[in-house]
Amino acid sequence: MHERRAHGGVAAHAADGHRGCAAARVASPRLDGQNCAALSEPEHRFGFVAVCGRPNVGKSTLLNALVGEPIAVATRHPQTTREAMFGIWNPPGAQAVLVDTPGIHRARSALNRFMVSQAIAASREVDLVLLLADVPVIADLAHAQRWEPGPVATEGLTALAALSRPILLVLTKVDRLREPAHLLPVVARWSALHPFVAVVPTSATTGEGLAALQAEIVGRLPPGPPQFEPDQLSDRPMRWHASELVRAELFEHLGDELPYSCAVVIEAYHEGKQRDRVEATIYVERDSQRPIVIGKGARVVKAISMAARARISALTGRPCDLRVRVDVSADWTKDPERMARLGYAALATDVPIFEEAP
Ligand SMILES: Nc1nc2c(ncn2[C@@H]2O[C@H](COP(=O)(O)OP(=O)(O)OP(=O)(O)O)[C@@H](O)[C@H]2O)c(=O)[nH]1
Ligand SMILES: [Mg+2]
Repeated sequence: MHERRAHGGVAAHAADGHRGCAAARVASPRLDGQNCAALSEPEHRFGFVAVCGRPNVGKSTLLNALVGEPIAVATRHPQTTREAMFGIWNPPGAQAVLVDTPGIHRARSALNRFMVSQAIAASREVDLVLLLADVPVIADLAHAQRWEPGPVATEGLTALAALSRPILLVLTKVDRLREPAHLLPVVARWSALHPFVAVVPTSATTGEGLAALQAEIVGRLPPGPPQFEPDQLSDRPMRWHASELVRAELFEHLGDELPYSCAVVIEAYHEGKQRDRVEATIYVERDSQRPIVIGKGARVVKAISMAARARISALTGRPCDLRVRVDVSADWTKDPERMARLGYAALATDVPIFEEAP
């Protein structure tokens, strides 16, 4: 994992282009220099691809499967991802910036509104939007034929369609289908709602459909040189990933509700020669939540710290010491100023948000 780098790591790929040209000359001695470019490898492609959809449909998991590293936190809990993040993906002949986004949902609190605005704003300027929708768990064909996408999914589609970017529908979690025949009515229902550029059924768990998805994405990227070094995995500094990895462990150790009241701030990240030294604070919303996160004899916070330390080390490839404190920032999920201090900076005001009825 690397700290954020400036755009412009093009040298390696420019060199590859020349090598391709030379190989074509060897294979076909009649080619002159001008024809060489046309007959050598196809032009390199580069573009931005937003990964969108309702919470929990498998956006972060799919991004990780494509990039090949667990850089985006994925859990079984909805609304895990809170901020947009770039994952840099290098399929053959192309580089795509996959933008992981929070799930589009009916937002109520300031934090939820921030999350939805992140998803919509991140999809505005991209070359392609992937709309992910998980296949329904369907009992039989009659059920499949009655099935319709739910209102939150269709509201999300409407908001994304308003951005006028090409949208590719990715049906996720097809490993859960009992019968392949159940897929057809689901595809038909979705296809009636929007002129998707393609519909690709996938499973990040089994790998099914990922090669087809790769071909569909790469074919839609514009020509262009890569903008990131080939070994760069994300646009975020390790400090940001560290806070996400601590947050991932909150989902593992704190039950179903409390992680949504928590924010993690990395107070210090020292890269040492042998090991990294990281200091993190977990902020909760209420005084009563603090002792739960700490646990009896600090057992819970210690377990969180140990597990997060292992995750950080796995990503950096170096040992790390992690110290975790627990503090209170009263009602921070409802207060944009407190949110900004915890790293969730101001909302883009012109982004449409669907409000949940109070
Ligand atoms: N069976 C199955 N489960 C999957 C697949 N892809 C993801 N999941 C599971 O779905 C759950 C949600 O995955 P995430 O990748 O966190 O989903 P997300 O869309 O990023 O969720 P949010 O960030 O909360 O919006 C996790 O438990 C994943 O393991 C898949 O292909 N098959
Ligand atoms: Mg996610």
